[in-house]
Amino acid sequence: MMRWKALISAALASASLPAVAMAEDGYALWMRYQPQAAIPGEVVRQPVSIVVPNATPTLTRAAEELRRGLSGYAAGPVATAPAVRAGSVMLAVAGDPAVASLHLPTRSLTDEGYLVRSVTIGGAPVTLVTGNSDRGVLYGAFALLRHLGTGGTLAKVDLTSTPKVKLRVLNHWDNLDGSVERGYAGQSIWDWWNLPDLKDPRYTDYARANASIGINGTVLNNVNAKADSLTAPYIAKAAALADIFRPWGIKVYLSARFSAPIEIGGLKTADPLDPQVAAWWKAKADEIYRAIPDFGGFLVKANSEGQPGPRDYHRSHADGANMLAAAVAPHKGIVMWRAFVYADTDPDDRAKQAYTEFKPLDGTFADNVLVQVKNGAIDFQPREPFHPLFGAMPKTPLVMEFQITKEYLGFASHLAYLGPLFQEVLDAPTGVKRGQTVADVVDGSAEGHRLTGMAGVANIGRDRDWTGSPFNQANWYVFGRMAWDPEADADTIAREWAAQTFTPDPAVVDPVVAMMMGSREAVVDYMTPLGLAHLMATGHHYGPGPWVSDLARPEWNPAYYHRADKQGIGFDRTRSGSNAVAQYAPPVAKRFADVGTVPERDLLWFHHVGWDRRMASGRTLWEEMVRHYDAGVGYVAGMRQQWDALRPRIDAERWEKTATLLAIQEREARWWRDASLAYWMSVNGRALPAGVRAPEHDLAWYKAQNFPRAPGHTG
Ligand code: BDP
Repeated sequence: MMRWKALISAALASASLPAVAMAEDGYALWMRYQPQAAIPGEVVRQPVSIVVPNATPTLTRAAEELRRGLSGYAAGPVATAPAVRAGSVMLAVAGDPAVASLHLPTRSLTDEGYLVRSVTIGGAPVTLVTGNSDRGVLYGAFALLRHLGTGGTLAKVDLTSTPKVKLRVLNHWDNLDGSVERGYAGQSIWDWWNLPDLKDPRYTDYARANASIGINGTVLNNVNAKADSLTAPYIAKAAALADIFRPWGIKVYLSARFSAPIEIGGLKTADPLDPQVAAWWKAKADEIYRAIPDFGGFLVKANSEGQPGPRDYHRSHADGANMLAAAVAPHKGIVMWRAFVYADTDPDDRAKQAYTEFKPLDGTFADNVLVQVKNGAIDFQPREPFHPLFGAMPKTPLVMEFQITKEYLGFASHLAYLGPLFQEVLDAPTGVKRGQTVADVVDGSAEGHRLTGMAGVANIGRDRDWTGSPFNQANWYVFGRMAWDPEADADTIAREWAAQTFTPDPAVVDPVVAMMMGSREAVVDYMTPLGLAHLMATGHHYGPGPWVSDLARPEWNPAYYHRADKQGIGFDRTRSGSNAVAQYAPPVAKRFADVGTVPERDLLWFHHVGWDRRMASGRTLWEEMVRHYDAGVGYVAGMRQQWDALRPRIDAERWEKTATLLAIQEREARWWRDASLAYWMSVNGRALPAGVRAPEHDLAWYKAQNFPRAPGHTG
């Protein structure tokens, strides 16, 4: 009887869910669940029944998702059945008597891992999806769908995995007015105005997509936060979203504005050591938890780029973080306190400020505080060496913050798969202990931290395809998969994504993955080769502006970063310069500080060198730079050709959009190359190597380009 009820409720839940759009407009993301072609040698394709012996809201959704997915797999319509029979898929937690009696290795799955295996129950061959919690089972259901979507079959399934990172969180830089800071896929998906009443079906699809890649948290509002998001009406709106996300294993977090006690609390101060301030936050946390019992906690940007913070009261970041942590601790909440701090009043170079400020605080943070560190020391550039804080704060859990939205990598219009960027940072040796990588720090294995996290600044907006282009979806996807396993391989994940998003046919997957894997390096080449950084135009960060040198604060000027003159180029971060290199552990510092051992890709990040310096290739630095610019443009031209060849194999809508965006990218890659070369030549007085094409326009033309209406602007 119970079983029937579970199945009926699964069916009812399905009726209330929106159908995945049938048009190939990208809305379905990687969850297209295409009917699979018959696989040679496969025994029989028969309808698959899904059995949920003990339903919970999460298991019901997992069953529904499988029902959707398997309908593409099975030859006939999906039947649900009250009893386990041959060919069933059974969803049950490991403690369920039917599962426990199988004595499967489920202990090591902890609370979110899954095991999907072909087993025999009551004499019938069954595909069992299990885990220690219903969230584990949900992830198992998605793993099974991934397996099928990448060409696998239901025969002899054996899939198991446990997430290595506990908090796998999207950070939305979404404003309450519907705009998205650094967002290039339309307005915010949160309809704050009509919430909590209007629950856009899209919220459910958002949750499904995140759950499918293991994301278990979402910070709803911009780190440049408004205090309003902590008022009762906005708490109710956040609670409505939390109710939708909960069965999908996703917790809601809020960015907290540090001065909220003044702005909405009527206090005269936000000093973290003032008892009234602490009491205000405690009461505020209690209020939030009454509405959202599993509220995740707060994300805070303090004393950075003009945001308020504890330093306004001569208190430390730890004082501020710990005060908030005490407010959420009784409810098991956490605080993610960002280390992206730089103050325009601080005379120290921007790249050094986070380390200088946070390293001495190691060991002073409360147990439920994590410090959130951007992948590099400046700001989400196409390439930055890993942030020196990774490995430098052993007593503090550090959250890795990646930017999924491509603020500095050509917005949503350029194709740049970020998997290789994420992997490059995560694989970097910290130099602190032999063999220790940034991934070991992030997943807690370096120091035995249990509370661990990875955050990605979302690239999601109201565009029909969510991310502004089909290929940007891959960056959302790879973020989730790498947050689950920071040692995962970017190429493998690209394959998975391409197979599910287009088709598992290698004739599509191979060229698509080939395009993706070199695409980020191409952006580095045509924008900021050989360790250059921050050469983008002011404010919107769109297009080249290496000549900009008139902004008030030195660090806002590209000229500050490249330091090019007639003799040479690059930022000296060694002892003879800013000595930022000394923030790394000695073996890494030594390697970066020596111009003979620093990887060429980081050369100009750490060193100021002459234009005639000999590079490994035998070319001079100048010739090598020119070669990189040309390689970047050439790669984009190559992607266009590869994409053209794929035309017969990709649906028209997604093919067309991608082809158009690639044409834009090629034009803009040329613009970056030409503008940069025109500028460097004006500084170094050199000619282009023989046979190299001259920039299309003169420097004045490039300088005159102006885009005040570029999207994602901070206003
Ligand atoms: C920079 C962005 C800015 C963000 C800031 C941050 O340009 O819009 O507010 O980072 O991370 O990349 O706080």
